[in-house]
Amino acid sequence: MKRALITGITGQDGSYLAEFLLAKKYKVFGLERRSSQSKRENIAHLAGKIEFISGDLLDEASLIRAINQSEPDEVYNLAAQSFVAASWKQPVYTSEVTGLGAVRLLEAIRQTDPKIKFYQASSSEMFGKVQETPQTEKTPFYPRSPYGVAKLYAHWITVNYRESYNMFAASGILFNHESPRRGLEFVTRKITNAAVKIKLGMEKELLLGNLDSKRDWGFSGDYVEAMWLMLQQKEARDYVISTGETHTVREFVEAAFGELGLDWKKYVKMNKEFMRPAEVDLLKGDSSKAAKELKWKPKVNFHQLVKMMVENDLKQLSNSK
Ligand code: NAP
Ligand code: F7E
Repeated sequence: MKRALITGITGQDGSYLAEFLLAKKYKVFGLERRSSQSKRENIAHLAGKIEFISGDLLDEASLIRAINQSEPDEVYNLAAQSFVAASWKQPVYTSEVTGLGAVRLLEAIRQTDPKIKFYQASSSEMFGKVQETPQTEKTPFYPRSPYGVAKLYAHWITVNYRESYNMFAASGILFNHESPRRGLEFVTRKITNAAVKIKLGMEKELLLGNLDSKRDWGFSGDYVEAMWLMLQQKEARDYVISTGETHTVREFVEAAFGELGLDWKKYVKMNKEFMRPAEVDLLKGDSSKAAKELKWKPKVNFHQLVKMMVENDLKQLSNSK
């Protein structure tokens, strides 16, 4: 039985990856940071199937202990301060967790058992002010937020450990991916949740920032398969994972409200509070390397994703009402 340790187990991707690995008969361990209230909502349905290990990317000793305790074949580093907007408010903290967290984990692996395979959750935010479109593994990076800069450090330190110590360390450069388990502050879930609340008469309006920015949105459930595939290859490499389609935030709003038969223009207002000091205007990935080498392709398209998220929020909020 293969063994995997997932950091960020309570997050969106952690929950889908845990499901995926359990279906492949892995023994799954999840690194969980201490908190005054349990955050296991995303993995409640997996209760009893995951072994939790208390630890934090800020605490090297806890990571060494987690590796010793889980004895994993594969480590997936999904933990991060992952909200771009918050990274301007807490830039040092974001660098510590999202950036240096990766090297703490790589060191824990190197010192314990350097044969363990390592996956780093890199991000399309590293392309930032994009230097070419679509973005590939060869596109130069130009991060536009403390989060993007921190991810870039984590990305290069992963490459560096691969080249310095011959470790199996791979990075997935994942474009935005969403799901019904997406955190409520990210724009897609903020939109589907608010649209449903408006439909149910629980809210009157939705305040948003930049409606013009374009994102390549896929489904988290599809993307975790690519993470696993990267660790099953002969050699560790880096891969862009994306749909190749790009849509504006406005198009997402229109589609989500449209699913509910609502005219979004009556409810959506712009608010400066949600604008960013520096914006990533356009992301559009080219994942042909992953298609060729990993035989990976996304299954859920933009409209199916919007529908899935709206339907889930409608079910949840109707029940709670
Ligand atoms: P998420 O839902 O925000 O989950 C982040 C996870 O990290 C949570 O489980 C959180 O635990 C944990 N965490 C935060 N700080 C930690 C710390 N100091 N020590 C240990 N754990 C900590 O993120 P996601 O959307 O699943 O994304 C997974 C990873 O992929 C992240 O690294 C993200 O930056 C990256 N990424 C995401 C996307 C995307 O579009 N979703 C795209 C590219 C890359 P708590 O529950 O305790 O807060
Ligand atoms: O913003 C605009 C905002 O916060 C998307 C993370 O998973 O993907 C995610 O980062 C766009 C931006 O995601 C609001 O300005 C407008 O242009 O949903 P988001 P993100 O910043 O793209 C990458 C790949 C990651 O790696 C990250 O971890 O939407 N936008 N109005 C808004 N965004 C938010 N959150 N809220 C608004 O009201």
